[in-house]
Amino acid sequence: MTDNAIRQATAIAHPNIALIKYWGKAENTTANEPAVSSLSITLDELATRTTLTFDTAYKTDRLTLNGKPDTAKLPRISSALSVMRQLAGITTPCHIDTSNNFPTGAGLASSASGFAALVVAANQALDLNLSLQQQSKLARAMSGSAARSLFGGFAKIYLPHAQLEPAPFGANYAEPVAPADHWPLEVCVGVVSEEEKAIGSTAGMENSRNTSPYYSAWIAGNDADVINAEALVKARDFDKLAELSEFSCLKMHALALASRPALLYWSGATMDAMRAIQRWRAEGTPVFFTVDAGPQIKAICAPGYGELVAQRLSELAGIKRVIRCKLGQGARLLD
Ligand code: 2P0
Repeated sequence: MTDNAIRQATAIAHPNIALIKYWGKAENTTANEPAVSSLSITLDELATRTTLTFDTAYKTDRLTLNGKPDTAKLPRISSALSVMRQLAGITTPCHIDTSNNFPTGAGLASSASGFAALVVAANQALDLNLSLQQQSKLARAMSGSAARSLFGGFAKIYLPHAQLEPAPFGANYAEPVAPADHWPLEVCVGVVSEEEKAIGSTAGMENSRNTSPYYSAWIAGNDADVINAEALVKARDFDKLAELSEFSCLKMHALALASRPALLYWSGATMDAMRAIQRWRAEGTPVFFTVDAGPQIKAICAPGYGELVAQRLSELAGIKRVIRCKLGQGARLLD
């Protein structure tokens, strides 16, 4: 592509929530390769929408997040875009206009939807014609969980499937497990805090790898957890998926808690909601919880139970608001 063209594209992507968690990077990775397999669901209601405009008239890259200039997040996004520019053989500066309809950096996977939207928009604007697998690999190199937001419904990163390609692609990528309409689970996100977390996931994962005595046990279990979760998704076995998913979540937090310094992502309201959800399930409501690198509680419900669970969740002390989601589509271009 020539360096003097104005190129623009807009993409939308949704966050995903891991039912089998990713926490930990491969040692000596230059391409952000995960050390564990993971399996996730992509949501529909929460979204990042990103417009990229490459124009030689610009002096530098510029980022607008939710309508305001943002210099703090620009370096990470700029260097991600430079990888795409290098593939296109250009150095043209880019204005990135992105917005999230949910809190940024608070354990709601804004980096997953953000980098998935970035890759899809750049692939189009720069005429790169990358395969979905290559786009997923680039998204992974930018933020591990972003690889999964390329796909809707249920997706996995399964380490034994890795296919090494030269930089910048690397080895691991996400692949679809089942589309959203295979099993239209509902998700209620209980927002406990809208503040950005103090320690980002990248630093937290490195801390756990370097200091947690549970790290090798954690690494050893995740391929099997993903294989089992995939079979349970395919069989639509809610009770067994609930048990396995809560196990993976608590196992990840046990690893994080046993890091030095400790990574304690829960607040009291998170814990109260976890206990309430387990009680509701014991009483017969098909719901289970998961919690990521922040205090928000995510209640995964069998189809048709979202309204009831959202109502109960909103009545718990410490839950500021509840966002209801269904399963959604993968990252895609907008006109
Ligand atoms: C996940 N998380 O599987 C896990 C569970 C948070 C807890 O992936 O360093 O922002 O950018 O590759 O993808 C969040 O970490 O990490 C995450 P980087 P990312 O969803």
